[in-house]
Amino acid sequence: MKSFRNAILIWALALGFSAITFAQTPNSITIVPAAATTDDSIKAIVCGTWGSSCPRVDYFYYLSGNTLFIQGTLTDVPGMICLTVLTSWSITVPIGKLPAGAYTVAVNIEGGFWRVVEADTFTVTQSGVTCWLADTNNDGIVNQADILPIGLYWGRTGPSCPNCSMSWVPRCCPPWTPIGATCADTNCDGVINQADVLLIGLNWGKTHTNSQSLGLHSQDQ
Ligand SMILES: [Ca+2]
Ligand SMILES: [Ca+2]
Repeated sequence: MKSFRNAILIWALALGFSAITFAQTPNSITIVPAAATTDDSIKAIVCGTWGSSCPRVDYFYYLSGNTLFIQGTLTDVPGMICLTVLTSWSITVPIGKLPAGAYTVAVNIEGGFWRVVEADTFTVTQSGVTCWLADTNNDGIVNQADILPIGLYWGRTGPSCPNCSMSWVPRCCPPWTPIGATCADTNCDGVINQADVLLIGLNWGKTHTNSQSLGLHSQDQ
């Protein structure tokens, strides 16, 4: 859990407020899991307090660029007899999967005469890439198109793929930078060169059904 006092100006600047009133106790944003990857279904848990025993938060959220906005309204639960006592509340926002990158989550909860304006940042990292031996472009077949990534990323170095098998089975490899180079290291020695071309010939025509776009681009050169 991180304190999120440090970035409150996001909403203040966006909404033009010159003064912000906080809730009575510290509030927090927690991103789950803490070290999120592109494979994770991410949640944001927002906690705070409300000056009655019947807190209810209605909210909506949306992603704009790399900023997740959570907008809510805090009221007493309708129809209940509420006591004037400071009471904790929380909401769990189901963000889901996100592309790799740095994100800001900005929370704006209004209720009564006060407003909670908080923000925090978090990072989503690329998870492992599933590669198949010599299918360097990961399109499901080993053919002439698999020469291209080797030429495109010739001489690049990166993390060698652990448990590298020369059998036609999937490998889970740590992502390279750029990610499109990951499966071009067919022999898992951490460098892309002529040795990786040989395995294309030896496995020519083999197919699998787990293709995954790696986003090969000439600008990655
Ligand atoms: Ca291929
Ligand atoms: Ca290699």
